[in-house]
Amino acid sequence: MLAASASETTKSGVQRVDVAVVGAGFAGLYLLHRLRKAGLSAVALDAASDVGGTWYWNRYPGARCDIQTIDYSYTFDPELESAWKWSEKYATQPEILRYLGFVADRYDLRRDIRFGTKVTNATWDGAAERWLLTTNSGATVSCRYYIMATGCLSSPKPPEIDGVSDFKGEVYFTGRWPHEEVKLAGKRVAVIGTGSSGIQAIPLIAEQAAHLTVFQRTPSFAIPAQNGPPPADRVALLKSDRASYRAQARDSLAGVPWPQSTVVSWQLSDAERRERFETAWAAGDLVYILTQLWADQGVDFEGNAVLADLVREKIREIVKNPETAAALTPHDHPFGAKRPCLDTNYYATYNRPNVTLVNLRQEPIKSITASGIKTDKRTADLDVIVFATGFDAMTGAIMAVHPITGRGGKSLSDVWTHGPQTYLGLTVAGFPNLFMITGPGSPSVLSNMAVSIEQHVDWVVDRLIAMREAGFTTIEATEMAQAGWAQHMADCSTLTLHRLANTWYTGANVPGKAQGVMPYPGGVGPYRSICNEVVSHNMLGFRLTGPNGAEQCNDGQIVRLQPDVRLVLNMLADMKLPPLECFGAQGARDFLAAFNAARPAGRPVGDVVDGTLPVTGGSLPYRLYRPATPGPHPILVYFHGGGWVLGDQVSDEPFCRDMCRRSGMIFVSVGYRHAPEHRFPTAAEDGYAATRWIAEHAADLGGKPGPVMVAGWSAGANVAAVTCQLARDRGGPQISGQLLVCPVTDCTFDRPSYNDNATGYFLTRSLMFWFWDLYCSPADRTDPRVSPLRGKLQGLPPAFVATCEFDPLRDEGVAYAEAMAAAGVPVEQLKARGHFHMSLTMVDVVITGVSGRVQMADALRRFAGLPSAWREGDVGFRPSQVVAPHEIASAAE
Ligand code: NA7
Repeated sequence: MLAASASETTKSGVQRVDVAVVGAGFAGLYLLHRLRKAGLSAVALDAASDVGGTWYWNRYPGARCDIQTIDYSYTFDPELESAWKWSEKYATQPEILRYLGFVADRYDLRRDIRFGTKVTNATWDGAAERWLLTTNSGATVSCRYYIMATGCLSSPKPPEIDGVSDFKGEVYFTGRWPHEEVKLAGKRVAVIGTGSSGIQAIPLIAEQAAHLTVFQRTPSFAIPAQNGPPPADRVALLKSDRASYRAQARDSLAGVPWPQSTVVSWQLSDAERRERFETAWAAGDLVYILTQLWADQGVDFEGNAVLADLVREKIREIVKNPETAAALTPHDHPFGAKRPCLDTNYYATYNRPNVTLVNLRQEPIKSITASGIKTDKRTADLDVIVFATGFDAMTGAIMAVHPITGRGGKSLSDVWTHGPQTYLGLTVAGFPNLFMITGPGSPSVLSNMAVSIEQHVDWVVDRLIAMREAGFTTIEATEMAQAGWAQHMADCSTLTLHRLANTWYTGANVPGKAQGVMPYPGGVGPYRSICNEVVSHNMLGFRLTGPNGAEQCNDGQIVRLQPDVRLVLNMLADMKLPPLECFGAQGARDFLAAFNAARPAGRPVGDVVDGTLPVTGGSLPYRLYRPATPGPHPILVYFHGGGWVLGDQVSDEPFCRDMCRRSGMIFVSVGYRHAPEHRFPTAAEDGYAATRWIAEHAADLGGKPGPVMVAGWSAGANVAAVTCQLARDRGGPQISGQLLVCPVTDCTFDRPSYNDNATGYFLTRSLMFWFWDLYCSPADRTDPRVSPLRGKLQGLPPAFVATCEFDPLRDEGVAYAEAMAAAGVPVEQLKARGHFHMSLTMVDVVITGVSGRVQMADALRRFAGLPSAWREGDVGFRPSQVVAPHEIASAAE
């Protein structure tokens, strides 16, 4: 057992503690408090002369938080919450600094902080299982655990412009603003940079300066803070039930308790969208505007563009000079893809006669001279230059306390050459007992930092306590877990639009820095549950060791599902539904209808027509979806999923609408007859008969005469595959391509996917047994009209076969694709990694399924001899962002 010990300094001048913390800001202070309560000795080291971290350094005029302060507060102690009252909705830097000082005093934290102390070197001593830290002043530190509470925006970028040292006037950095008053009255001032810091500072500097020249490289989106006292309704909500208010924040996406909007932009009229936008503009809240308007604004290019246009309109309304307004209007990134800003009079400041905007895109800075700034077109004579040029974010502050040398002499800067590698944003493989609070790979700057800091500190300190109790002395992430986290991070970032912007989120603001989304974009609620899952799975992905060879390692990857699939499956699990097969056939149909009623309806298409078509022994209903583009269009016959038992011609409506739009084809969804009322081979024969009738009536249906295509999902894909075999053998109709999504192709259940995914992924093994029993007697099951894998495969139309990793049907789909290819049929495969049986058809719910549908639509267009379906601005994706088929295939490998 590792005994709790007091901090002690040995004769050789080494301070021995259980834990050393770098930083005495929000994170460092709470860490000290928790560590002390846990009986662990700790010291915090900070280069500043007092507590505050970011809020110690960022003292520039106008510096404020831009998350409402009642949310941007510690929540660990209800008494602290009652003891402190914020005076404003968005507190100023001095008030936040006073708050942090108040916290430090209340918990007597300063006695464990060494101010004015920088760590100059940190080395892991494997034999002693301790970190040794050298500092620029005072004793070196020997600690069991080393925790970086260095903040995400603490390392300002150096000026990247020639001649700064030649300038004879005053130079200031917003991130290192002097403590003494800076007098700007009557001076000619320049501000370089228009991110959050510049946008906060510019209106106040303009009020003081004789003249202000703003040098803007990229305009940002800003919305008005509408600052004032803390809003009464939010305060009342907090007071009415503090615990659930805070709990909602912890489980939310951004760490602020707003419910997630579920309505999508195209479900609202123009007037409704404008009304929602005006409410958000008046609310003056970034998280509100980012989460409450419509659900697709953060994930879909088009949904985002609607909002971005409304903000642009506001800029044009406020700024009187059209040329200045145009220069201030962002066009190069989606709203929110770069950090949006909260302003007070920012845009109106450009209406002042003493303010000039210089658009560096039109006239780049050539140099800074002794007397001012020279661009291609002008020379601005200046007394003061303010750099508001931002930070080496996320990694800069960690790298600033360098070198950090881990196991085997590994240097963190080498390990991170190509970008930060972490497990959970908390730890790095090869660096035992090193933790980062809100490190790269955690939600951090994409969330309310106060919430994320508390979650990280609690998780880390709880682990140290658990290790002490279990007798472990080292903890280290495994390479496999770390690689898995990188994969999950990449999956999450395809969900957001951050990848479409040059931003400090991705390292793009620092010349030469490795690029990639650094903060975890999956949301604080999901992230918290993942961290908890790591613990409940026996510290999955960590190696723990202790004295006498004690060792524990449950190696693996914590999230293998796509992030939105994980959310959907968790939601389904929370519903604790009985197995579908318990309802009986009619009960299951009713359940499916109710389930489908709650889903997004599907996007508009040109035309929807219902009809019936004749088959032997009756007629079948169909629904036809026509694209909005001029026809005649190629025709595709579609068969819905539902195990030959459930569903109808409208049950896959969102999927049909989406594919109709993407492919530019008429989709005719056929309501074939179901078991147990109509057993084998009715579904197969209906499928074939419907296809023949539709092909014969193509022109009457408004389609292009000639070959048709077939498609289906699940049992519908089985019908589609069988239809192709029957059409080949029965002399038509001509089919030019088949799209099989998660098809049933064979009657055996012994392929690995049936066992690997038997339960937990909605379509279960037992549900498939039930479907088979209702549809087909064992004696008939090897008939190719239900097991097409057993049929003759030569001479079939070209195929696109999509399978999902976590689907019992995965392996039979792959087997069918491979068998067709072996028989000489042109086959493309999509093996959708991290997806489940319903992923590709859950339109507007499983967003990571979009790229799969883009590929499917593209394949259909190839089958029809049409050019590619990838279009600029295509729902949520630009061509360059779409994962190419070979990439998906190789990722799946
Ligand atoms: P940001 O958001 O990184 O903004 C920095 C600004 O400075 C931005 O407009 C940059 O333009 C501009 N910049 C950076 N380097 C240069 C050079 N070399 N020349 C001209 N202009 C330059 O930092 P902030 O401090 O404003 O805000 C950081 C975060 O703190 C903020 O998001 C909140 O979370 C709190 P660019 O866009 O790179 O073209």
